[in-house]
Amino acid sequence: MLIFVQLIYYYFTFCQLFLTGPTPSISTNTKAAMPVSTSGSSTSWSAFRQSSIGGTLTVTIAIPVNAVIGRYKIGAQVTQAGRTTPYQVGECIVLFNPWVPGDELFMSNDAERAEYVLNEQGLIFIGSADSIAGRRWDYGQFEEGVVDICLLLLDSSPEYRRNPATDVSKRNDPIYVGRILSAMINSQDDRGVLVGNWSGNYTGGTSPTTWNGSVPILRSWRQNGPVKFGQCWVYGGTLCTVLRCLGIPARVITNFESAYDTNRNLLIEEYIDPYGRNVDFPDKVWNFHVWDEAWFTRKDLGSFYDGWQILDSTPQEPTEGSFRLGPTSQKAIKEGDVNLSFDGPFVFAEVNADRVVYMRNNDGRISTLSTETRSVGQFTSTKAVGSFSRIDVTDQYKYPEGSKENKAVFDKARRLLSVSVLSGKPPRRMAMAAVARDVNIAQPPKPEITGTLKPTDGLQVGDDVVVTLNLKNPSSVTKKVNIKMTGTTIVYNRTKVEEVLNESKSITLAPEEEKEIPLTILYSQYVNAITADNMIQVVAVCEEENGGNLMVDTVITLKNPPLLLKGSDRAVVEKQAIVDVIFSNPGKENITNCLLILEGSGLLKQPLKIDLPDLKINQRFKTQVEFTPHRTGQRCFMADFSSNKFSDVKAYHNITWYLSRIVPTMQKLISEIY
Ligand SMILES: *[C@@H]1O[C@H](CO)[C@@H](O)[C@H](O)[C@H]1NC(C)=O
Ligand SMILES: *[C@@H]1O[C@H](CO)[C@@H](O)[C@H](O)[C@H]1NC(C)=O
Ligand SMILES: *[C@@H]1O[C@H](CO)[C@@H](O)[C@H](O)[C@H]1NC(C)=O
Ligand SMILES: *[C@@H]1O[C@H](CO)[C@@H](O)[C@H](O)[C@H]1NC(C)=O
Ligand SMILES: *[C@@H]1O[C@H](CO)[C@@H](O)[C@H](O)[C@H]1NC(C)=O
Ligand SMILES: *[C@@H]1O[C@H](CO)[C@@H](O)[C@H](O)[C@H]1NC(C)=O
Ligand SMILES: *[C@@H]1O[C@H](CO)[C@@H](O)[C@H](O)[C@H]1NC(C)=O
Ligand SMILES: CC(=O)N[C@H]1CO[C@H](CO)[C@@H](O)[C@@H]1O
Repeated sequence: MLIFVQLIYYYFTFCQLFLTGPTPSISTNTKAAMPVSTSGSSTSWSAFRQSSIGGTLTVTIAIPVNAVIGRYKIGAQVTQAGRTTPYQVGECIVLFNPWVPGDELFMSNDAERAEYVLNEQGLIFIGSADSIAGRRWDYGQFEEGVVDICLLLLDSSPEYRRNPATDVSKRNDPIYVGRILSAMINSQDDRGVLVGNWSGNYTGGTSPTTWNGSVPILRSWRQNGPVKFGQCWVYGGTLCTVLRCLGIPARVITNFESAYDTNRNLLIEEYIDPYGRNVDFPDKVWNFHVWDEAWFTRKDLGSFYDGWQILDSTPQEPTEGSFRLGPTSQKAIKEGDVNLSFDGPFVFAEVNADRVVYMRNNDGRISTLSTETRSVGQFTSTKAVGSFSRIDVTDQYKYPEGSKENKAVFDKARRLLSVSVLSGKPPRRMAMAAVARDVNIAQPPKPEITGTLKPTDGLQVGDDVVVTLNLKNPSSVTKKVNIKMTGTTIVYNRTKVEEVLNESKSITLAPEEEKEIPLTILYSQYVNAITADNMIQVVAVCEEENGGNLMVDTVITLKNPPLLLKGSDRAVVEKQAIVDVIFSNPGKENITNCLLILEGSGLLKQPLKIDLPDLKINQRFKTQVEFTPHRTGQRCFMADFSSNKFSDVKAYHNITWYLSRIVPTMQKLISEIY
């Protein structure tokens, strides 16, 4: 990294840079002083004479790759006629530099740097393993003021407040900076950025699904402190912005069927009652979970572990007294080296844990219902380099499920965990669970019947939900089966919101017989219980008389009715672009509290909020927007419609704008209901 300084003094002999933080000193790497010489160095601070024309001396200051990042003041000393005068020359901000070989986060590939450092537009995957959706995310790492906020974030950490000089002197280490940031993006145990909430009730804040980018979140934090509310993709998107802004290559990862193992035994233990309802236990499999990866070397672990490092700022489990995670080497996870810093066991479980379901009967007896080794950690995804598509990185996290290598790695991880390498003794709950397993847990007969639960395709909010339970009796004897089914609306991390269905049935299956049992959840039953995630979990517990229990479950993600955007996709000089935004009430009920938010960086200066009148049954609205974009290039126009029945129905429309000489104006806005 080079900076050029122009001075209009000729006899200038000495240059000095120091961080604007507390007590800069050469010994802590926060100050550099050097004579102006005739040649520079690439490994240490140096200043050299570039040119001197007409009394103007141009000096180049070379910054070494291990410089502490932050805001520096540049000073100069000029000696003239035996007198030395100090001058303030200016300021500069030093960032990590993935373009320079030798930097700990050097990334050699041009296209990858363009994506992971420079791209301000992202795509974050959400949904469930059988219905993956992409959500646009505006990182905006180069927007005005963002770099100041990122530096302020570092200065707000408990580490800085405890010992500013020491904290600042470590800011040349991406491992250190990454760990601080993963703690600062959540607001637990510090005044960090985002307050999490998974309750489904987001009054008093912005619903996590409403955000579309990091910049409004970071700005709101600077103004008013912690921002309500975030969920994992909001944490992931915001952390990615801060990393890219500071020059650390970063990307957002989504892991489907992501395990949350609270007791570090690599088992997700779920307890259910005879109706299939979850009984209080903290382990869960989330439909999906989002975290970040940052690219740098691991001088603490060895070069084998260089490359992508996992950082997760969603507050899940505290480590070393604070809610943060990582950096965890992706290679270490793939190889089962869970004893290496940091937080290996948690990440390993997210992609690799086994799932065991126990049933707790009304009399307190516990029995094993099912054990599954392959379902956790599927379709681990991220945005492709250079395009808005999905790439699957599951194989970067684990060897194929069922392979010899996968089993060997799992056994190694389990061995490392039980051999008390981490804390000297196994975690308390793990010991408890082990005892429980040996002493109390009945191993009932395996059920002979098999079954699946299948929702009707393409279900939308507003439809009655029909799920079909298909049961098969492969044996040669008649089976009587008692079926108990529950339906529960959930948040994407399987937090229960409300039970909307509870039904029991008995059926008889002749030898070799297969039966389909349809199950209906009426719109009126779930309308007031569904959250913005539109998810309903259905569980069926099928008890064979004098036999085992079969549990089948599924999570149904209802689609929102579509919000349509129609209009020009390219616009030329001095012409407005016109986009129609159309939404139809799919019927059954009047829709009230209708709010449309339109936005897009480079298209509209500010998001536009439009209150729309109520929509009666089968009515629709069309809002026509005419505008002239203020930045050329491909821009994404975004619309977000919310009402009392549907939250955050989103749509995107690309507009390519060729040349713009016009001042950005909102020309016209017409809404009509018909
Ligand atoms: C949602 O939360 C607010 C604030 O805590 C509370 O007043 C309100 O009753 C809650 N609404 C529901 C439906 O629980
Ligand atoms: C989530 O937000 C709602 C509404 O403000 C509030 O009532 C609830 O207590 C919050 N939940 C948590 C766990 O903070
Ligand atoms: C981690 O475990 C391996 C054995 O797999 C051992 O060789 C290594 O020393 C351990 N490292 C640490 C930091 O405990
Ligand atoms: C917008 O353009 C991107 C490519 O830049 C493309 O991948 C995406 O599908 C487009 N979106 C729409 C809604 O057309
Ligand atoms: C959902 O995730 C958040 C954050 O980890 C947590 O506070 C909440 O308890 C979770 N719910 C469940 C049931 O895991
Ligand atoms: C609903 O659940 C309760 C137990 O919480 C049970 O007693 C009741 O019989 C169930 N109702 C039906 C219709 O299955
Ligand atoms: C919808 O609203 C109209 C008038 O605004 C009212 O007459 C009608 O009963 C409402 N329908 C429902 C299903 O609430
Ligand atoms: C609701 C919300 O946060 N909207 C934001 C979407 O993204 C644009 C561009 O960053 C912001 O300007 C909006 O405020």
